[in-house]
Amino acid sequence: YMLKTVICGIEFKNPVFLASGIMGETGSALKRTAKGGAGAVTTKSIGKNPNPGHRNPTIVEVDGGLLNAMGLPNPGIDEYVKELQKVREDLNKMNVRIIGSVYGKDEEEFVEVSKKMEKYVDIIELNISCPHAKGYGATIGQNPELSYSVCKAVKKSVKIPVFAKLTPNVTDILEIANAVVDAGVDGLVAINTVRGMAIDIRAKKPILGNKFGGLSGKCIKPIGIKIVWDLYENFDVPIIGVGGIVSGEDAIEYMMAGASAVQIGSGIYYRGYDIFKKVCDEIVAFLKEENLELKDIIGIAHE
Ligand code: RRO
Repeated sequence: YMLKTVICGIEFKNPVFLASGIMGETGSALKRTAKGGAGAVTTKSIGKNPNPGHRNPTIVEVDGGLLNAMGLPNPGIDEYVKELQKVREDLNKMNVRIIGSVYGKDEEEFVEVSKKMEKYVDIIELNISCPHAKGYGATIGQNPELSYSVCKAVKKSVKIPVFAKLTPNVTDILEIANAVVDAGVDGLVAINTVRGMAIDIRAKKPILGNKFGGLSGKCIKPIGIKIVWDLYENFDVPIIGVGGIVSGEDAIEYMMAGASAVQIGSGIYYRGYDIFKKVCDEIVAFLKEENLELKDIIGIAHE
């Protein structure tokens, strides 16, 4: 109960969510993380048409994190809504909200998928930030004009809150954030993965099928913290912090930088599906020790 929180008028039983990614590819995977205690679950990024994704290997462990180039594998929105239909009632009974991650190659695709997604989710998260999908993702999220027009078009087309997920792979993230906030987004999600590569020195070539990919996990946390800090200083919309959160302490750090909630992806690899429950318990223990409430710590490091 200490962790109950309201963001954009939506009530969450706790602020520790599943991040978009591998665990959001099917309805049953979403349900598994909901059972692990997540306050909300985010879908894999879903597009207009089915997409097989990149060649194997698509993920490799590196020091302090995971490097992935999944390549937006998904069955397309029309198939994916069937997955959501299967589990929506169960998630509702568990009091777990759903965030629908959407990608597209242009405004029209983003709008079409968002409108279909809207019926089944509580918040739309626009993935304009995949680091390694040609013509998608970061192509939009690295360009303020494209970011503006995609967010503006989706905002005009749906009634539920719209968040934009930002890429750290830019020179000036505030310029991008400024564009999407101008376009009217209701919140920001930061950060997507950091571009990276690993080379197999025996095979003498990059490990990933796609050669490069996106880095997640512990090693990117300071990058995420600094970006959330900067977003909090400059904008008045809620921020969901994501990037390298494995413990309650990590989550608290993001909240003190300004995040109203956090998302966990790679952390599941290190601590299991129950990581959401564990992180929640660790946040509660901290709040009790410090005699603080959740709302007190959001942005507290700026004071
Ligand atoms: O599917 C992916 O390869 C992927 C996506 Br869409 C993303 O946004 N971030 C990432 O690290 N991988």
